[in-house]
Amino acid sequence: MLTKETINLINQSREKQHLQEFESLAEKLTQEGIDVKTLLGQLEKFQIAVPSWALGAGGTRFGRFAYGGAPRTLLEKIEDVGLLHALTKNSNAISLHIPWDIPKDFQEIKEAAIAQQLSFDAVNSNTFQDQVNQKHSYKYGSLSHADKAVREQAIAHNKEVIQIGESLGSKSITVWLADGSNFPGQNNFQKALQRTQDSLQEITKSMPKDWRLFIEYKPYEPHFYSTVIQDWGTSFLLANACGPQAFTLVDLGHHLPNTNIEQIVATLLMQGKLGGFHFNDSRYGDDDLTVGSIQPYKLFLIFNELVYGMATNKNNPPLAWMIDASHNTKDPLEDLLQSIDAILESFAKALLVDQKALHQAQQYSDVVMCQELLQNAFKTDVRPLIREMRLRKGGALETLQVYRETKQRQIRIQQRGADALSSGL
Ligand SMILES: [Mn+2]
Repeated sequence: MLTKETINLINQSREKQHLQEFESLAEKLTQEGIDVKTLLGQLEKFQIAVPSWALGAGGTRFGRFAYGGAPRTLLEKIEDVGLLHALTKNSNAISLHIPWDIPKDFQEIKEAAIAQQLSFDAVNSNTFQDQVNQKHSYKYGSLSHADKAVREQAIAHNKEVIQIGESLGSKSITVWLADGSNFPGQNNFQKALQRTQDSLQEITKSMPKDWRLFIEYKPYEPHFYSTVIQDWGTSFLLANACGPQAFTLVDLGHHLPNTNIEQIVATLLMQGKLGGFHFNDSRYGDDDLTVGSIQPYKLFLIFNELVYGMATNKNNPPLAWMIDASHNTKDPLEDLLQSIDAILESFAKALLVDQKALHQAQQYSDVVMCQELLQNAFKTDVRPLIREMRLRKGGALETLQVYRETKQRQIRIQQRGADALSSGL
């Protein structure tokens, strides 16, 4: 296990340079009227859940290339997220996927999480593949299936996922359906949507009162003609039909090209129905690439709406922040470190937007000034702020540097094997 002492020791090599960078930025921001202490507090509070399925090498339709040292068990997955949290101080939760992560010994799993200062975030159900010994197949749908017996099996699975989550202290479930059709005429759209709504309502009814249901949408894949919950509007109407415990979940990769996601975020926040986020980045479709690696400005614009929306719409509950990515060519843990940084940086930049000046510029239709205000914030290098927050919390100044210098991957390959396999996407 990586100790605080080791992190501190490696931090020392960079501390002097960091302090210079931080002090100069803090001075500049203070002159602009920004309270740096409050800013650091907001960054410190920002916690992102790491998905258990993203800790090993991901696959594509064509193949999977093992990275070595992948976590073989839920305990090892917790160990890996614990490492990410020790380095970043911004990833204090793990999001489990059932049935891939059903604990054998609940007490042992809970204690392991506590030892790593982790909690259990949203649990995820899985009706997009058939499990061994499953009675009915999901080949033609699950919660929307024409056959009631299949729907009942899928509903029962979701209820079981909620029970497992409850035993671990989770407070939410994310439902993503692969249900849809590949060919025109295959599904009756209205009937499929109605059946999905009925099924989701039954799942919601079984949830404890302090739980939330997140309904994730996606326009295509694995089906290529239609998906039952295709877009935010469909998710939103289902969330409304399911009542106050149900919300829409936005996965950044689940949109058709060039969709204005920041506007979707704003609308959902205004309606008090934005539940959470799955962060990733993409160029073409649901590419599940490292957050901020392709379109960092888009991510910033989304955070700009989030910052305004969270402050303005108190009817919207606190959001669940989660990463949902897949790593085919990078060390998964290094990829996640990069993603966590990208999220923090976008959030910090959005916090720098001068909301008062922006409001005024909008009021007078000063289009040039509106752009200037957003881009001034975007172009600020906020990394010294994030480093400072981590330094104060006992995390790593440079997370990747500490990860590499302490040979975390090599240790894992030694302990778990070069061909260790992890359940995941
Ligand atoms: Mn997702």
